[in-house]
Amino acid sequence: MSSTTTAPAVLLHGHLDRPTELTVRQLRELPCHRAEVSFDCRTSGPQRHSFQGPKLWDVLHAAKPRADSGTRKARLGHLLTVTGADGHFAVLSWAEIDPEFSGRGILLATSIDGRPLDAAGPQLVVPEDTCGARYVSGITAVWVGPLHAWSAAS
Ligand SMILES: Nc1nc2c(c(=O)[nH]1)N[C@H]1C(S)=C(S)[C@@H](COP(=O)(O)O)O[C@H]1N2
Ligand SMILES: [Mo]
Repeated sequence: MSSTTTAPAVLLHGHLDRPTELTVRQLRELPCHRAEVSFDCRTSGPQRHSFQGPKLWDVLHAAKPRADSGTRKARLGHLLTVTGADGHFAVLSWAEIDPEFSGRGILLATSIDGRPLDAAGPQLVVPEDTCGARYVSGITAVWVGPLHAWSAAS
């Protein structure tokens, strides 16, 4: 990312009991999953990649999300935003990562096609998406909270 030796970290913030920053190296300490994916980009056409990394669900739990203590109905009203270094961001609903709902295999990749992402920062992997736009790369922040709490400044 830069010429400094400091590896970029992902800030987990919002409605969490333990807001935290995690480097790609720290993400590798969580259980690792592989996803072979294909998606279509409007500008660069069809893409295929092999990603490896932890589930976003497991990463989030390192920061103790407050939604976890709520009922299923209460959890449903939460969302996550995943932001890249260039400002590109995507929104996920809580139910997309919660195994008691769709619980999809959404990952924070620590490598793409065998290449480590320590310097670039992790990449969001949304295997069921046919469009690549939610594959946010160079992730710098993940925010989680109830819908009403979201604002660009939070
Ligand atoms: N940070 C960031 N991530 C991003 C984008 C972006 O502009 N910024 N573009 C998205 C889009 S539109 C696509 S199609 C994929 C492209 O993935 P590729 O590396 O296979 O081209 O990255 C996604 N991730
Ligand atoms: Mo794209």
